[in-house]
Amino acid sequence: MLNLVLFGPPGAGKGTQSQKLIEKYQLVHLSTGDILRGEISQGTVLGLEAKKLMDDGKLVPDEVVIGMISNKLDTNPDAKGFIFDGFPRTVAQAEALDNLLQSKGKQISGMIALKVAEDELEKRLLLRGKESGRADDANPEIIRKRIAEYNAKTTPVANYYQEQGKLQTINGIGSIDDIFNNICKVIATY
Ligand code: B4P
Repeated sequence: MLNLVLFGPPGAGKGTQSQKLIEKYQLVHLSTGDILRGEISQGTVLGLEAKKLMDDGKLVPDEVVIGMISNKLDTNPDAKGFIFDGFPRTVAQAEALDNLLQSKGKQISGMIALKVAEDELEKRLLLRGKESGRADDANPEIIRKRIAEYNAKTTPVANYYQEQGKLQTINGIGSIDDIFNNICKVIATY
């Protein structure tokens, strides 16, 4: 079973690469960002709460996203594997994910981290903001706040997987296909 954590700062290409990976390896895509945006568009109570935090560039509380992932794992018992995209974003989320998988006799195969410089991230997100109207991509100040949240709360997650010998880092600048091929080379080593 292939259970992959795709890691990187906002705009690194996690969502973009996930789309290609789910097709090639027939994995279930679990993007906490997409699930949260789904809740927002349905106008649920959870969505209304999450929207305030997301529009302000802040992380949604751990217990909310852990509950969402737990539900998705339960509703896909026959999956060939999962891509975790944008999750875990804190060490508490990483520990909860390990416990959830362990209780089902599963584990993370590896984490692939996409490395992209901050000025490039800002450029990509502002461009997507113009095209998609996503509120959290429209404002350079909010983008910088998301990157600061990532540096403070999310980068320790890479150390967590490194200590387990499961971290591989890839250059996230270049053509989408070249980056994809480099990710596939890492997966081939699992
Ligand atoms: P997410 O939806 O996870 O979004 P993201 O970090 O902005 O990046 P994404 O992965 O979608 O973008 P990509 O790099 O593919 O999070 C949004 C918010 O949700 C968070 O700020 C937080 O509030 C909340 N949230 C989500 N998960 C959470 C959790 N676990 N805990 C707490 N809160 C959580 O692509 C960006 C752009 O770059 C695209 O336009 C793409 O076309 C472009 N691009 C990609 N690859 C490229 C390349 N190689 N060259 C040029 N452009 C490229």
